[in-house]
Amino acid sequence: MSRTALRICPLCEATCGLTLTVDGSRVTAARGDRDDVFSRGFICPKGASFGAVDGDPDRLRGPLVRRDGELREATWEEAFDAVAAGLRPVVERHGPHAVGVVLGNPNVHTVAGALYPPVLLGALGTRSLFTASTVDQMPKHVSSGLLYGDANAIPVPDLDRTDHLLLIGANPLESNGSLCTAPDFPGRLKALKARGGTLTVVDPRRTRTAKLADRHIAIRPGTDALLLAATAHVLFEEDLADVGALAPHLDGLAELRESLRDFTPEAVAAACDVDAEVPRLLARDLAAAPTAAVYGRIGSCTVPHGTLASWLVDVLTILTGNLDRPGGALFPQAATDRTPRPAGPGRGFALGRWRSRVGGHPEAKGELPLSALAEEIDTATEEGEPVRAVIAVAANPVLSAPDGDRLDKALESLDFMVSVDPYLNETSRHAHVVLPPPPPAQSPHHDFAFNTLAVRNQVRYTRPAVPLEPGRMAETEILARLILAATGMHGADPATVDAMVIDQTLRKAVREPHSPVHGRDPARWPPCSPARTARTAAGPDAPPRPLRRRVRRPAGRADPGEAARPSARHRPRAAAPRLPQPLKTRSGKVELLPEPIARDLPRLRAARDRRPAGLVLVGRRHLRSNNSWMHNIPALTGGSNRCTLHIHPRTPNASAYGTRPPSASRAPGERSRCPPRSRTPSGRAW
Ligand SMILES: Nc1nc2c(c(=O)[nH]1)N[C@H]1C(S)=C(S)[C@@H](COP(=O)(O)OP(=O)(O)OC[C@H]3O[C@@H](n4cnc5c(=O)[nH]c(N)nc54)[C@H](O)[C@@H]3O)O[C@H]1N2
Ligand SMILES: Nc1nc2c(c(=O)[nH]1)N[C@H]1C(S)=C(S)[C@@H](COP(=O)(O)OP(=O)(O)OC[C@H]3O[C@@H](n4cnc5c(=O)[nH]c(N)nc54)[C@H](O)[C@@H]3O)O[C@H]1N2
Ligand code: SF4
Ligand SMILES: [Mo]
Repeated sequence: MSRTALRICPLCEATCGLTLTVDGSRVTAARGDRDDVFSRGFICPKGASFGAVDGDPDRLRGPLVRRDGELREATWEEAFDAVAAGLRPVVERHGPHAVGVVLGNPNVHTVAGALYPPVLLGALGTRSLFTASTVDQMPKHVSSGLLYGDANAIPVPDLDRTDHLLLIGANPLESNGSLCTAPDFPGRLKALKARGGTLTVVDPRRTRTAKLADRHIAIRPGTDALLLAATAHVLFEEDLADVGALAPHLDGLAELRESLRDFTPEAVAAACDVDAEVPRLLARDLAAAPTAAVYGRIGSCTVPHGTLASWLVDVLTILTGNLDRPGGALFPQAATDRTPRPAGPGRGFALGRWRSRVGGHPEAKGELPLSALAEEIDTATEEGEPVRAVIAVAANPVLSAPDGDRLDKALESLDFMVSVDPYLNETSRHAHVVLPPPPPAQSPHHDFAFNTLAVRNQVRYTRPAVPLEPGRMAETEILARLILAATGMHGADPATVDAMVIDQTLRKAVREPHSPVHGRDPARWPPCSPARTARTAAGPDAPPRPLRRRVRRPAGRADPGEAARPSARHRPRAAAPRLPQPLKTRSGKVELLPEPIARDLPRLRAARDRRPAGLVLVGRRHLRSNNSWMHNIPALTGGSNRCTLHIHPRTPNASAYGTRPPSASRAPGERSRCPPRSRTPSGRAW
């Protein structure tokens, strides 16, 4: 007998509501949930393949432990014994920084990944933290930290109300959006055009998104900061800058103007491969539109001058008066945020409080660049110990970090490595212990991160669609036990870690003077007393208690664990203006020309006259794939146009690169020739 269950899709940032058909413990179908308050039935091919992703036979069913050089099936007890035996000697002999923690992308898509890694890091005391964010959106965090004093204060384009969208280095028709949670992003772009709005896309490639645009600027890769600086220059030069109601919240407008003086359209045009008229058109479009939003993503972040480009995205929004106003870019207020602090000066944003040992890279948000992981393992210096053990949680850096070959070798040289990953793949194959989390249908879901980046203020939670299969362990419990094993408390009750997670959440809340619970004693908070933990008190189906505290009960429902389908009163609301409340800079204002940015501008000035020799390759995402995984799911491997190098037919000597122009690159109906990767059936030795 089949039944239906609701599940928020964890496969990208759009957070669509799915209706799953469940047969026993198997998900046999997935549809878009038409009643979902946010996604209203939207689904993409990945979401539609939820059942295949969930039931992928390549998923590991239990832990693996290396014995005699080979990874073999083991019990959970043996696995955590091996973690404790492997990690503790490294910490005791070489200190906490010798343990590298690598946090990959799926951590932002799981409840466990949101709540437990901070406890792991705090308990270990290591500074060797390497994250996927550093090959993704870190430049935006740094820019927001400097401008607004809060690395997480990222303005989100008001897609549904804007009159003009300038979209830079993003391809939401394939990615479904990022740092802008908007289920059915493609539909929202089409609606923009249908209501008479305009779309400009800046992308070296003619992407599906670019094809929708009224104006497509095919920029030379890595030069967006120059183009945007020239656009800002024109806003000043042609007297188009009008900050409107933002004026009292801004600091450094005159200095900003001065700093952009030599980024004239003529000075940047050659480097960007665009006509000098282009920045003028961009500036005039932005200034003329009743409202406009500027949105930059991967192509403006993970590129040379990514921090400056990210900063300039917001500079353009601010100079045209579009920050914090409907139709512009807004700071969402997630329903699960703690009560907003009152406006006023904050502590500011600290950058480079420590540096990586070998390359001297500054930390940002306590994170070091993933690109430095290999050198931190394979290079000895006088300053300190190399990383000798790695804890990788939901991370496949051998594929997703630069110079994966070097990392591949470096990981092999570690004293110990543990991977929390459902697959045996390019990275986890180096581990001594692999701890597989259950498939998504067996896990609860709530978007801690994406609700703070959403085009609607809303909150949803879904309980596991399927009970944990025998032999499976919830990812929260895996991480709790891993924390105990890593910190010399192996064998203690993992409920103590749950209690710690809850306690930390509550302590933060009671410390904040403006919080309605300020001054209360977390230990005496009856529903959350540390003695009553998530599992013991509520069973595996209930939301973890820190979550229950945060998820507001939808009207008329007693149990927030039910898929939230709030009443009309609780329909998602459009984000509203919030300034100056989100600002945490020392001045309490938007600091338009922060010192680290000003210090970096000469480097950008020098880039006006540089052109790299040879070809520059840019990445390409595909609608039916996801970062480093999902390659072997048959439902997602079909279709044409995959694993191909796209090259412009007019590229000099195109044929010398061994490829044909796109139109000729594949016979009609020809299937992808991507070789399957990492097809390692669970349980076999690697
Ligand atoms: N060449 C190139 N490199 C890139 C990019 C690119 O476009 N091109 N993109 C960059 C970007 S934006 C990002 S975010 C990174 C992403 O790169 P990573 O951070 O490596 O993330 P993923 O590849 O999404 O997944 C990492 C691992 O998580 C595992 N996983 C899946 N679900 C779960 C789960 O529920 N729990 C746990 N514990 N693990 C799970 C997967 O099996 C996989 O091994 O790659 C970056 N690197
Ligand atoms: N289907 C699918 N969806 C995904 C993912 C996936 O792998 N597959 N990954 C998820 C993740 S982790 C992320 S971070 C998001 C990313 O979401 P997006 O940023 O929307 O995704 P990309 O497709 O990487 O888009 C980047 C665009 O930048 C362009 N580009 C490259 N270099 C430059 C440049 O120098 N300047 C400019 N202006 N453009 C440039 C590329 O051609 C590409 O079209 O997608 C998420 N969603
Ligand atoms: S757009 Fe993203 S969240 Fe929505 S169904 Fe597709 S993968 Fe899932
Ligand atoms: Mo990403």
